[in-house]
Amino acid sequence: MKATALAHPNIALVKYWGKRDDALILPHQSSLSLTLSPLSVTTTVEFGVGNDAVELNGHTARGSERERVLRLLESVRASAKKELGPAKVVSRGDFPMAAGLASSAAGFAALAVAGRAAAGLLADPRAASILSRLGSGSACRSVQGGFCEWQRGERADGEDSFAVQRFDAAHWPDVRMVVAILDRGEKEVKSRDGMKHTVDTSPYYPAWVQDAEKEIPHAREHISRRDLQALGELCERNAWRMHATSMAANPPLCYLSSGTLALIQHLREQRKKGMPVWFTLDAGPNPVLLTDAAHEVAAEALARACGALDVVRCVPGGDAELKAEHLF
Ligand code: 2P0
Repeated sequence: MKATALAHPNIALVKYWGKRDDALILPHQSSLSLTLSPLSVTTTVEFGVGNDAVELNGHTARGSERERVLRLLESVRASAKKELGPAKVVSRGDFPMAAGLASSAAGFAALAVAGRAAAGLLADPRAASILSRLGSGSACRSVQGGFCEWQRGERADGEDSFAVQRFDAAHWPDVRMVVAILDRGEKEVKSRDGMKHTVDTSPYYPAWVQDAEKEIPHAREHISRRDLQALGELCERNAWRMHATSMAANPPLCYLSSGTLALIQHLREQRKKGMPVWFTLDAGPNPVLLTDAAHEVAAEALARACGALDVVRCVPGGDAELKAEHLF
Protein backbone atom coordinates (compact mmCIF):
# COMPACT_ATOMS: atom_id res chain seq x y z
CA MET A 1 0.00 0.00 0.00
CA LYS A 2 3.10 2.23 -0.14
CA ALA A 3 5.40 2.95 -3.09
CA THR A 4 7.93 5.53 -4.27
CA ALA A 5 8.83 6.50 -7.83
CA LEU A 6 11.31 8.84 -9.49
CA ALA A 7 10.64 10.54 -12.85
CA HIS A 8 12.46 13.08 -15.02
CA PRO A 9 11.04 16.18 -16.73
CA ASN A 10 10.88 16.42 -20.52
CA ILE A 11 11.28 19.13 -23.14
CA ALA A 12 9.04 19.03 -26.19
CA LEU A 13 10.73 19.22 -29.60
CA VAL A 14 7.28 19.28 -31.21
CA LYS A 15 5.11 21.11 -28.65
CA TYR A 16 1.71 20.38 -27.18
CA TRP A 17 -0.37 23.57 -27.29
CA GLY A 18 -4.14 23.33 -26.88
CA LYS A 19 -6.77 20.89 -25.64
CA ARG A 20 -9.79 19.47 -27.39
CA ASP A 21 -11.08 18.30 -23.97
CA ASP A 22 -10.13 20.40 -20.93
CA ALA A 23 -11.39 17.92 -18.33
CA LEU A 24 -9.67 14.80 -19.67
CA ILE A 25 -6.66 16.79 -20.95
CA LEU A 26 -6.89 15.59 -24.53
CA PRO A 27 -4.74 17.54 -27.01
CA HIS A 28 -5.64 18.76 -30.48
CA GLN A 29 -2.30 17.48 -31.81
CA SER A 30 0.43 14.95 -31.07
CA SER A 31 3.73 16.07 -29.53
CA LEU A 32 7.23 14.64 -29.17
CA SER A 33 9.77 15.22 -26.40
CA LEU A 34 13.09 14.25 -24.89
CA THR A 35 13.17 13.10 -21.26
CA LEU A 36 15.88 14.96 -19.32
CA SER A 37 18.39 13.75 -16.77
CA PRO A 38 19.69 14.55 -14.15
CA LEU A 39 16.69 16.61 -12.99
CA SER A 40 14.07 14.49 -11.23
CA VAL A 41 11.07 14.40 -8.93
CA THR A 42 10.58 11.65 -6.33
CA THR A 43 7.11 10.88 -4.98
CA THR A 44 5.90 8.51 -2.25
CA VAL A 45 2.25 7.43 -2.06
CA GLU A 46 0.70 5.45 0.78
CA PHE A 47 -2.95 4.39 0.88
CA GLY A 48 -4.98 3.62 4.00
CA VAL A 49 -3.55 6.27 6.34
CA GLY A 50 -5.36 9.11 8.18
CA ASN A 51 -6.95 11.68 5.84
CA ASP A 52 -5.91 12.60 2.30
CA ALA A 53 -2.72 14.67 2.70
CA VAL A 54 -0.50 16.10 -0.06
CA GLU A 55 2.92 17.65 0.56
CA LEU A 56 4.87 19.12 -2.37
CA ASN A 57 8.44 20.34 -1.83
CA GLY A 58 7.91 20.75 1.91
CA HIS A 59 4.58 22.62 1.66
CA THR A 60 1.04 21.36 2.15
CA ALA A 61 -0.66 21.50 -1.26
CA ARG A 62 -3.91 23.47 -1.39
CA GLY A 63 -6.54 24.50 -3.93
CA SER A 64 -6.19 23.35 -7.51
CA GLU A 65 -2.74 21.82 -6.90
CA ARG A 66 -4.21 19.47 -4.27
CA GLU A 67 -7.30 18.79 -6.39
CA ARG A 68 -5.17 17.65 -9.35
CA VAL A 69 -3.26 15.17 -7.18
CA LEU A 70 -6.40 13.79 -5.53
CA ARG A 71 -8.17 13.48 -8.87
CA LEU A 72 -5.36 11.33 -10.23
CA LEU A 73 -5.50 9.13 -7.12
CA GLU A 74 -9.27 8.82 -7.54
CA SER A 75 -8.59 7.27 -10.93
CA VAL A 76 -6.08 4.85 -9.32
CA ARG A 77 -8.80 3.82 -6.85
CA ALA A 78 -11.21 3.17 -9.72
CA SER A 79 -8.65 0.95 -11.49
CA ALA A 80 -7.72 -0.96 -8.32
CA LYS A 81 -11.34 -2.01 -7.77
CA LYS A 82 -10.72 -2.39 -4.04
CA GLU A 83 -10.99 -0.18 -0.98
CA LEU A 84 -7.73 1.73 -0.66
CA GLY A 85 -8.76 4.41 1.83
CA PRO A 86 -7.23 7.89 2.11
CA ALA A 87 -3.79 8.60 0.68
CA LYS A 88 -0.70 10.38 1.93
CA VAL A 89 1.50 11.86 -0.80
CA VAL A 90 4.93 13.44 -0.35
CA SER A 91 6.80 14.73 -3.40
CA ARG A 92 10.21 16.39 -3.76
CA GLY A 93 12.01 17.74 -6.79
CA ASP A 94 15.77 18.24 -7.07
CA PHE A 95 15.41 21.12 -9.54
CA PRO A 96 17.51 24.16 -8.75
CA MET A 97 15.37 26.86 -7.13
CA ALA A 98 12.94 28.24 -9.71
CA ALA A 99 14.79 26.51 -12.52
CA GLY A 100 12.39 27.91 -15.05
CA LEU A 101 11.55 24.34 -16.00
CA ALA A 102 8.14 23.08 -14.95
CA SER A 103 8.41 20.20 -12.47
CA SER A 104 4.75 19.23 -12.99
CA ALA A 105 5.48 16.75 -15.81
CA ALA A 106 8.00 14.80 -13.71
CA GLY A 107 5.82 15.19 -10.61
CA PHE A 108 2.65 13.73 -12.12
CA ALA A 109 4.58 10.96 -13.90
CA ALA A 110 6.18 9.94 -10.57
CA LEU A 111 2.78 10.19 -8.85
CA ALA A 112 1.13 7.95 -11.45
CA VAL A 113 3.84 5.26 -11.26
CA ALA A 114 3.99 5.34 -7.42
CA GLY A 115 0.19 5.52 -7.07
CA ARG A 116 -0.39 2.48 -9.27
CA ALA A 117 2.31 0.47 -7.48
CA ALA A 118 0.95 1.44 -4.03
CA ALA A 119 -2.48 0.21 -5.16
CA GLY A 120 -1.00 -3.14 -6.20
CA LEU A 121 -1.50 -2.54 -9.94
CA LEU A 122 1.04 -4.06 -12.32
CA ALA A 123 3.67 -1.87 -13.99
CA ASP A 124 2.14 -0.69 -17.27
CA PRO A 125 3.68 2.33 -19.07
CA ARG A 126 0.58 2.89 -21.18
CA ALA A 127 -1.80 2.91 -18.18
CA ALA A 128 0.63 5.11 -16.21
CA SER A 129 0.89 7.53 -19.15
CA ILE A 130 -2.92 7.86 -19.42
CA LEU A 131 -3.13 8.32 -15.64
CA SER A 132 -0.40 10.97 -15.45
CA ARG A 133 -2.07 12.87 -18.32
CA LEU A 134 -4.99 13.60 -15.96
CA GLY A 135 -2.61 15.61 -13.76
CA SER A 136 -0.83 17.49 -16.55
CA GLY A 137 -0.74 16.82 -20.28
CA SER A 138 3.03 16.90 -20.68
CA ALA A 139 3.41 14.41 -17.77
CA CYS A 140 2.30 11.55 -20.01
CA ARG A 141 5.61 11.96 -21.89
CA SER A 142 7.69 11.57 -18.68
CA VAL A 143 6.66 8.01 -17.82
CA GLN A 144 9.29 6.67 -20.20
CA GLY A 145 12.78 7.84 -21.04
CA GLY A 146 14.44 8.91 -24.27
CA PHE A 147 12.24 10.30 -27.05
CA CYS A 148 8.50 9.91 -26.38
CA GLU A 149 5.57 10.73 -28.64
CA TRP A 150 2.20 11.67 -27.14
CA GLN A 151 -0.28 10.39 -29.69
CA ARG A 152 -3.31 12.64 -29.63
CA GLY A 153 -5.79 9.79 -30.06
CA GLU A 154 -9.32 9.97 -31.42
CA ARG A 155 -11.53 8.61 -28.68
CA ALA A 156 -13.69 10.83 -26.50
CA ASP A 157 -12.72 8.89 -23.34
CA GLY A 158 -8.97 9.48 -23.87
CA GLU A 159 -8.02 5.81 -23.71
CA ASP A 160 -5.98 6.16 -26.91
CA SER A 161 -4.27 9.41 -25.89
CA PHE A 162 -0.95 8.47 -24.27
CA ALA A 163 2.79 8.63 -24.93
CA VAL A 164 4.87 5.88 -26.48
CA GLN A 165 8.64 5.65 -26.41
CA ARG A 166 10.05 5.98 -29.94
CA PHE A 167 13.77 5.79 -29.03
CA ASP A 168 15.27 5.04 -25.62
CA ALA A 169 17.91 7.20 -23.92
CA ALA A 170 20.75 5.03 -25.28
CA HIS A 171 19.75 5.72 -28.92
CA TRP A 172 21.47 9.12 -28.94
CA PRO A 173 23.69 9.47 -25.86
CA ASP A 174 25.51 12.41 -27.43
CA VAL A 175 22.56 14.80 -27.65
CA ARG A 176 22.40 17.62 -25.08
CA MET A 177 19.77 20.11 -23.91
CA VAL A 178 21.07 23.17 -22.08
CA VAL A 179 18.45 25.13 -20.13
CA ALA A 180 19.24 28.85 -19.98
CA ILE A 181 17.50 30.56 -17.05
CA LEU A 182 17.19 34.20 -18.07
CA ASP A 183 14.31 34.96 -15.74
CA ARG A 184 13.35 33.19 -12.51
CA GLY A 185 10.00 34.94 -12.12
CA GLU A 186 6.59 33.28 -12.31
CA LYS A 187 5.12 33.72 -15.76
CA GLU A 188 2.09 35.98 -16.02
CA VAL A 189 -0.08 33.53 -17.95
CA LYS A 190 0.17 29.85 -17.02
CA SER A 191 0.46 27.31 -19.88
CA ARG A 192 -2.99 25.91 -19.11
CA ASP A 193 -4.64 29.34 -19.45
CA GLY A 194 -2.43 30.48 -22.33
CA MET A 195 -3.20 27.47 -24.49
CA LYS A 196 -6.93 27.75 -23.84
CA HIS A 197 -6.90 31.43 -24.75
CA THR A 198 -4.99 30.57 -27.94
CA VAL A 199 -7.43 27.82 -28.94
CA ASP A 200 -10.37 30.16 -28.29
CA THR A 201 -9.12 33.32 -30.01
CA SER A 202 -6.17 32.76 -32.38
CA PRO A 203 -7.14 32.64 -36.08
CA TYR A 204 -3.84 30.80 -36.69
CA TYR A 205 -4.72 27.93 -34.35
CA PRO A 206 -6.05 25.45 -36.97
CA ALA A 207 -2.84 25.94 -39.00
CA TRP A 208 -0.76 25.26 -35.87
CA VAL A 209 -2.56 21.97 -35.27
CA GLN A 210 -2.14 20.81 -38.83
CA ASP A 211 1.51 21.76 -39.01
CA ALA A 212 2.53 20.26 -35.65
CA GLU A 213 0.90 16.94 -36.52
CA LYS A 214 2.74 16.93 -39.85
CA GLU A 215 6.11 17.57 -38.17
CA ILE A 216 5.94 14.49 -35.93
CA PRO A 217 7.05 11.91 -38.55
CA HIS A 218 9.78 14.30 -39.71
CA ALA A 219 11.07 14.66 -36.14
CA ARG A 220 11.03 10.89 -35.74
CA GLU A 221 13.03 10.49 -38.94
CA HIS A 222 15.67 13.07 -37.90
CA ILE A 223 16.03 11.42 -34.48
CA SER A 224 16.36 7.96 -36.03
CA ARG A 225 19.28 9.27 -38.14
CA ARG A 226 20.68 11.32 -35.21
CA ASP A 227 20.62 14.32 -37.55
CA LEU A 228 21.16 17.21 -35.15
CA GLN A 229 20.93 19.95 -37.77
CA ALA A 230 17.63 18.72 -39.22
CA LEU A 231 16.18 18.19 -35.74
CA GLY A 232 17.47 21.58 -34.59
CA GLU A 233 15.85 23.37 -37.53
CA LEU A 234 12.57 21.54 -36.97
CA CYS A 235 12.68 22.29 -33.26
CA GLU A 236 13.18 26.03 -33.83
CA ARG A 237 10.44 26.40 -36.43
CA ASN A 238 8.01 24.45 -34.23
CA ALA A 239 8.76 26.72 -31.25
CA TRP A 240 8.35 29.85 -33.42
CA ARG A 241 5.02 28.55 -34.74
CA MET A 242 3.70 27.81 -31.23
CA HIS A 243 4.63 31.32 -30.17
CA ALA A 244 3.26 32.82 -33.39
CA THR A 245 -0.16 31.26 -32.84
CA SER A 246 -0.14 32.61 -29.26
CA MET A 247 0.90 36.09 -30.38
CA ALA A 248 -2.04 36.04 -32.80
CA ALA A 249 -4.51 35.46 -29.92
CA ASN A 250 -6.85 38.25 -28.83
CA PRO A 251 -5.57 39.88 -26.69
CA PRO A 252 -2.11 38.75 -27.83
CA LEU A 253 0.01 36.49 -25.70
CA CYS A 254 3.79 36.93 -25.80
CA TYR A 255 6.05 34.81 -23.59
CA LEU A 256 9.33 36.10 -25.05
CA SER A 257 11.39 38.76 -23.30
CA SER A 258 13.98 41.07 -24.83
CA GLY A 259 16.60 38.75 -23.28
CA THR A 260 15.10 35.78 -25.12
CA LEU A 261 15.45 37.55 -28.46
CA ALA A 262 18.99 38.70 -27.68
CA LEU A 263 20.03 35.12 -26.90
CA ILE A 264 18.38 33.79 -30.08
CA GLN A 265 20.20 36.45 -32.12
CA HIS A 266 23.56 35.56 -30.56
CA LEU A 267 22.89 31.84 -31.09
CA ARG A 268 22.31 32.47 -34.80
CA GLU A 269 25.61 34.31 -35.06
CA GLN A 270 27.45 31.47 -33.37
CA ARG A 271 25.76 29.01 -35.69
CA LYS A 272 26.96 30.97 -38.72
CA LYS A 273 30.46 30.50 -37.30
CA GLY A 274 29.90 26.75 -37.28
CA MET A 275 28.58 25.98 -33.80
CA PRO A 276 25.86 23.29 -33.90
CA VAL A 277 23.29 24.87 -31.57
CA TRP A 278 19.55 25.43 -31.91
CA PHE A 279 16.86 26.48 -29.44
CA THR A 280 13.38 25.61 -28.33
CA LEU A 281 11.14 27.71 -26.10
CA ASP A 282 8.24 26.67 -23.87
CA ALA A 283 5.59 29.02 -22.53
CA GLY A 284 8.13 31.32 -20.90
CA PRO A 285 11.22 33.42 -21.65
CA ASN A 286 13.89 30.75 -20.95
CA PRO A 287 15.33 29.09 -24.09
CA VAL A 288 16.55 25.50 -24.05
CA LEU A 289 19.52 24.93 -26.35
CA LEU A 290 19.84 21.78 -28.40
CA THR A 291 23.43 20.75 -29.11
CA ASP A 292 25.84 17.82 -28.73
CA ALA A 293 28.28 16.69 -26.03
CA ALA A 294 31.24 18.34 -27.75
CA HIS A 295 29.53 21.75 -27.61
CA GLU A 296 27.60 21.74 -24.33
CA VAL A 297 30.26 23.78 -22.51
CA ALA A 298 30.29 26.34 -25.33
CA ALA A 299 26.45 26.40 -25.26
CA GLU A 300 26.54 27.12 -21.52
CA ALA A 301 29.07 29.92 -22.13
CA LEU A 302 26.83 31.35 -24.87
CA ALA A 303 23.86 31.37 -22.46
CA ARG A 304 25.88 33.01 -19.68
CA ALA A 305 27.26 35.63 -22.08
CA CYS A 306 23.62 36.52 -22.83
CA GLY A 307 22.83 37.05 -19.14
CA ALA A 308 21.64 33.59 -18.03
CA LEU A 309 21.36 33.58 -14.22
CA ASP A 310 21.68 29.82 -14.14
CA VAL A 311 22.30 27.06 -16.67
CA VAL A 312 21.33 23.38 -16.40
CA ARG A 313 23.05 20.95 -18.77
CA CYS A 314 20.90 17.88 -19.43
CA VAL A 315 21.40 14.49 -21.09
CA PRO A 316 18.72 12.00 -22.24
CA GLY A 317 16.93 10.59 -19.19
CA GLY A 318 15.56 7.13 -18.50
CA ASP A 319 12.17 5.68 -17.56
CA ALA A 320 10.29 6.62 -14.41
CA GLU A 321 11.27 3.94 -11.88
CA LEU A 322 10.22 2.56 -8.52
CA LYS A 323 12.57 3.15 -5.59
CA ALA A 324 13.04 1.02 -2.48
CA GLU A 325 13.58 4.06 -0.25
CA HIS A 326 10.47 6.07 0.72
CA LEU A 327 10.21 9.78 1.57
CA PHE A 328 8.28 9.02 4.83
C1 2P0 B 1 4.91 21.03 -24.06
N1 2P0 B 1 3.97 22.92 -22.73
O1 2P0 B 1 4.65 20.30 -25.04
C2 2P0 B 1 4.23 22.38 -24.03
C3 2P0 B 1 5.04 23.42 -24.71
C4 2P0 B 1 4.36 24.29 -22.61
C5 2P0 B 1 4.79 24.69 -23.96
O2 2P0 B 1 3.02 21.06 -21.98
O3 2P0 B 1 -2.75 22.10 -18.84
O4 2P0 B 1 1.69 21.88 -17.86
O5 2P0 B 1 -1.40 20.63 -17.36
O6 2P0 B 1 -1.93 19.91 -19.69
O7 2P0 B 1 1.40 20.09 -19.63
C6 2P0 B 1 2.92 22.84 -20.51
O8 2P0 B 1 1.62 22.52 -20.27
O9 2P0 B 1 -0.38 21.84 -19.29
C7 2P0 B 1 3.30 22.22 -21.79
P1 2P0 B 1 -1.68 21.07 -18.78
P2 2P0 B 1 1.12 21.46 -19.18
O10 2P0 B 1 5.72 20.68 -23.18
